[in-house]
Amino acid sequence: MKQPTATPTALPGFSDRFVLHRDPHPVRVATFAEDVRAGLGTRPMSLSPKYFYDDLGSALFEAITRLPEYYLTRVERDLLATYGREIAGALDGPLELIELGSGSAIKTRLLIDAILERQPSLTYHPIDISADAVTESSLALIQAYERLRVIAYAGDYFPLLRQKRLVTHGRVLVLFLGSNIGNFEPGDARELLELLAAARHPGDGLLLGYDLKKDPSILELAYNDPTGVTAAFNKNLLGRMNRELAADFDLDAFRFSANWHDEIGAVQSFLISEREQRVRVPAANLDLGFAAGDSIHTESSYKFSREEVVALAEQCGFAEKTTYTDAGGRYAVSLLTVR
Ligand code: AVJ
Repeated sequence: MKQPTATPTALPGFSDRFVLHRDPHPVRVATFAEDVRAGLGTRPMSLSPKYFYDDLGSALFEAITRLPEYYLTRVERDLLATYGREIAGALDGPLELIELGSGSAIKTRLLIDAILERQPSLTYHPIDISADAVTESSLALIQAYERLRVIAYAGDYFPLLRQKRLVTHGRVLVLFLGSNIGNFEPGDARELLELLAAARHPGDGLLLGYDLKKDPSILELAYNDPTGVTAAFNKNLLGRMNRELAADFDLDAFRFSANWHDEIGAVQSFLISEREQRVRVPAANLDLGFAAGDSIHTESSYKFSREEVVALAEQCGFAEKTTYTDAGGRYAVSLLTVR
């Protein structure tokens, strides 16, 4: 198994229980500039949702998860609280945990609790694009759990999985929660599941959390909260380009819009120019002309049925063990195993 290349960072006093592997090819500002040049320099204009998650963006997302309209996080947490023990006991242990897009790892504690009831210690491998977010959540976890060791990775999970840089021992349960799979275009979601199955051993597990298709008015409200937090989360992308790429976006000259698109099965989010305007993005060598109504696509949030997810997982090398949904049929968590 190839060793990670970047020198992991250990923290004084926690060195034996926490290391952070920074992506040897971190998302340099250059990459952000390159992606902005590619995304805004062509029509239709779009930006990858991964750029939502700078420090302010991660904090705004945490706020979104507390919105009454955004039920996903709460329902998933309730499912993990109810079935955590059953999930922890479903695979022949002892287990190690890997988590894609770990964020605050608040929900993960429900599974860590259940697993530490069954085994003396646990190694957890969180992966998050934001080094600050993964460091902060990892430190909170090792302070809360003496029997926990954390090997964290800051970076994009695709290169990590492709280069098989995750070092694990024994039976592994991979967590991909929060309906994060919904952010991937169908082809990328398939590639990610194939990479995951290829990187794991038969019998390893994947716990996949995903939002279910439902009445479009409920879906649209979850992304058009009257408090305006989701709008701020999207406008922060413009603010980030102003901060990091010396751009001169006027955030008030754009409005946020999110709508359900039945034909593709996703909520599509956009920032729409309210008037004719010019915007310069020097670090991306861009001088953009916007007409009123011109839009920037910022995110797709795909919604699924259990059948669709299980069919896709089976095509990618998994078998369904159990699927848990809430009484209202709003959200599902499928436990899949590598065939
Ligand atoms: C974290 C990608 C699952 O698409 O529902 C929340 C992000 N965007 N509100 C989602 C998000 C707007 C969220 N995911």
